[in-house]
Amino acid sequence: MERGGGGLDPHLTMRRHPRFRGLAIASVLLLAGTACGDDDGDTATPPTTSTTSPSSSTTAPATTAPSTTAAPTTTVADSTTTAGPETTTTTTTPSSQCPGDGALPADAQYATLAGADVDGDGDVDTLHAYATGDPDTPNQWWLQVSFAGGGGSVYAVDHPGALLSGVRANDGVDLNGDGTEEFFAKIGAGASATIMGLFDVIDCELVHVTIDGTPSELTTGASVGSFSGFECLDIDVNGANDFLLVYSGQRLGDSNDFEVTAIQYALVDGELDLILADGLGMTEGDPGFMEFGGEECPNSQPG
Ligand SMILES: [Ca+2]
Ligand SMILES: [Ca+2]
Ligand SMILES: [Ca+2]
Repeated sequence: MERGGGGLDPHLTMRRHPRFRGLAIASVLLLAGTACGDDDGDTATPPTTSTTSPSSSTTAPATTAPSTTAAPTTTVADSTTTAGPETTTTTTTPSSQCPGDGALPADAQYATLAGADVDGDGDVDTLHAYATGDPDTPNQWWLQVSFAGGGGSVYAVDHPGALLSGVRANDGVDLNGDGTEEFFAKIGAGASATIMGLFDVIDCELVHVTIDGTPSELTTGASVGSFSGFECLDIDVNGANDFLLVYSGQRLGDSNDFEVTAIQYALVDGELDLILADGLGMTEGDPGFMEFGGEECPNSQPG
């Protein structure tokens, strides 16, 4: 019940009431500038022009958006340009066309849908969660992304809690403000808490975001004597998330005080990198006191 996502260091703790307030440290702001790719540093630049035109048309025919019906007087349409998507896929280009199959397998069960723009091209990509195996006791749960531009990627959820509680993907949220959306998915549950995993798409591949090399398991929930959760931090309040804050608390005896641990992570290349651990002997009101108890991440809670 204590794992709020990778080793919460018991040394980095403090006491605090669950309604926690404080100030963000100035150094955190500096870290925010370095660790997070800043506002619109769009790394994923969709090339938009399909390079390998099938066969005949030499002049690149713009995009394959079929929407415009009344093309005025352009007589470019010469020889049946049927955009066959099955042509030579040479190397894995970043975003426009991903390899893989976006369709669900025939034996998919308990399938649920969600959406996230995982490649940041402006089109919502489809997220699936489903099981395969014996319909009574499904033996494998999967997460799958079907890219709006074609292709797909599948991830086998191996968390033991998945068999009992099922897997469900949430809609996306951009945790690091880089323009691509990540998403949380329920991968396990207990009596008073739910285990959420964080997932990302890197180079067309759906990956389970790790903490210290371990697939992320973020606990959210509360009981009489404990609570845990996580939230998004927009440190510089520019509308783009900078960090993920993971926290947990244990009630001290019969008091209303809780021993709280809170850790800031930055999402970088499919990993949650440690940025700052709360505590360090500080108390509320100290300049370095980490703020939390604010807003939950959008689309972060079990549905
Ligand atoms: Ca997309
Ligand atoms: Ca992102
Ligand atoms: Ca920000």
